[in-house]
Amino acid sequence: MKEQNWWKECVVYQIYPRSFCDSNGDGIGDINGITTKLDYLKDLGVDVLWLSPVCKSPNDDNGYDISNYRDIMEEFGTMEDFHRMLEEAHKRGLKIMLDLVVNHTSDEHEWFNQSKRALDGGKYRDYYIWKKGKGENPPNNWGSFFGGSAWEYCEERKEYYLHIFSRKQPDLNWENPAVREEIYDMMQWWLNKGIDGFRMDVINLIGKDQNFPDGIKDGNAPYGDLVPYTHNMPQAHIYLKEMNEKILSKHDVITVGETLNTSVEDGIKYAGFDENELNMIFTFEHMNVDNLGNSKWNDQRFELRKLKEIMTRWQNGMYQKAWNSLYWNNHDQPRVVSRFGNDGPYRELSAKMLATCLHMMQGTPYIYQGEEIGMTNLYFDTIEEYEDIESRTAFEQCTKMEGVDEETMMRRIRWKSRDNARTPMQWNSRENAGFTKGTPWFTVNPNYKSINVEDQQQNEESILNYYKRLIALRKKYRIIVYGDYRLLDPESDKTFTYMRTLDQEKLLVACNFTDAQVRMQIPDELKGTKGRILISNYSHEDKMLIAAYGSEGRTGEDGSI
Ligand code: TEU
Ligand code: CA
Repeated sequence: MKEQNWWKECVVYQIYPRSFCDSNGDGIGDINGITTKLDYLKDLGVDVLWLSPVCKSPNDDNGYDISNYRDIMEEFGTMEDFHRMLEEAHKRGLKIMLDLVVNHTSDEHEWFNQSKRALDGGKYRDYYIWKKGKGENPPNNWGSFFGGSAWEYCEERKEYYLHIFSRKQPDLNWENPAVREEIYDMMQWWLNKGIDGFRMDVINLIGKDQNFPDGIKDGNAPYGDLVPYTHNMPQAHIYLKEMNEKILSKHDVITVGETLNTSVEDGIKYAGFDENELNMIFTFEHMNVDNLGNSKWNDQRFELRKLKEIMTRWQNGMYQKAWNSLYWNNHDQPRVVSRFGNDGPYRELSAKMLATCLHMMQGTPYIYQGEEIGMTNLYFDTIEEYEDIESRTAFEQCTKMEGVDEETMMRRIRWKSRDNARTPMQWNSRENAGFTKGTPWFTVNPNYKSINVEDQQQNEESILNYYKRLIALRKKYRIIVYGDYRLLDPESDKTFTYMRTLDQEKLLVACNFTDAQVRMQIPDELKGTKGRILISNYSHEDKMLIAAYGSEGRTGEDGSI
């Protein structure tokens, strides 16, 4: 099962088009903007670009509510722009991966318009999940992820439709073979254009328990939990196998499923080498490390020991059975240097340390725009300043229905809001960080004067150049891609140290998660061997010092050897 595949050896870069680069001054990032940055991305050394949704959308959830799968979002440009970008990317050897959002559509999609009116039959009648209410109440007590009931009443049909996300994101009915064919057709249509893969949005939610039972209510939650009846249902695997057989297996593409609430066992089913479903999945376990109970809404800091336990379980559990993805960041998560690192005085060392910690593991690494320059969270004072539908609806529900006081909720939102990831990309120190010549759709983080691409390109020791070196190392040393993994310090609440091994080679990765010096013992198995430092977040002198210590290494502030 040690088969070599290009998607195991590549590095993916995620672009959130709205916040990446605006080419026409309307304040919204666009496809032509992406095209102008292809050289930058090529130079960084990444192989694949995953674009968050670019299809037509009313933007209730920034493109994750698609109203036409075969057209481009107006603000982002035209299909012609898309073709040009694809061609220019391919010229540079960069692959393009699209975001396949097919658990739900927008309520403005033509299928939904038809389905609403299909009272007495017709092709679209069962394209969505329609149910009669229970008297005056919705079909069951499920709560939507974006606030309120997961069911919305439709006057026209006199029935409720299911929406796990916002009421403008009705869930498609995957039980209906016509829906599945429709989706496979559309995937084939994009593949014919030459795209290179799909990131599949909440793909483990496509099967639903057809009994639609009430969910358990947690504490003072107003709604029941839909997770046990909508996540990782057996049908999800049946449909993915079908999709693989009909479409994916016929193309040399990269696929990654976004899968909430999955265990390693689930991961092995979705991404198992023999399963014929997906290449890999995004687990959320390490992103939930700082949850309180089931809720992400709190402002506590994570525990390193817990993080190590989770990541180690995935590294070892998937080994030789399935393939991992590696990520700290995406458009839904706070910035990692603020969250797991230090965005104050040690920001640079910390960002490099976090990068090392992740990129030296087994799996395909994903870099989210801005991570490569150590972009940080941006905290707002009032809820009105937040754009994200999740933050806004959570504020509403938690303060109005769950008795959380506003100030507490604001603290939580500052810490965890998805908007932390969505401030515009910081290209240079000029106006609006070089993101737009117009008025940016969303606040630019004022720290762009000191944190931006242009400055870091000129500084050999920058985070950006460090990422370049990390990516280059992965290309050079097979041990980074294929070696096994062993955690060395499960008990430490300061360091994260692990060993990779491939045949006769060993790679030690030592990361200091604190803002102070810690001493660590070089493992016995390395004593007396000839070693050298592949990469370090410390300056040259520090490296010499580490080398000089011989068997007993010393790490400095907040970083890895
Ligand atoms: O994310 C799934 C998801 O549950 C996130 O909405 C959630 O924000 C995350 O777990 C942190 O709380 C995907 C997309 O990535 C997200 O942007 C969409 O809003 C969502 O699906 C609906 O399409
Ligand atoms: Ca624009």
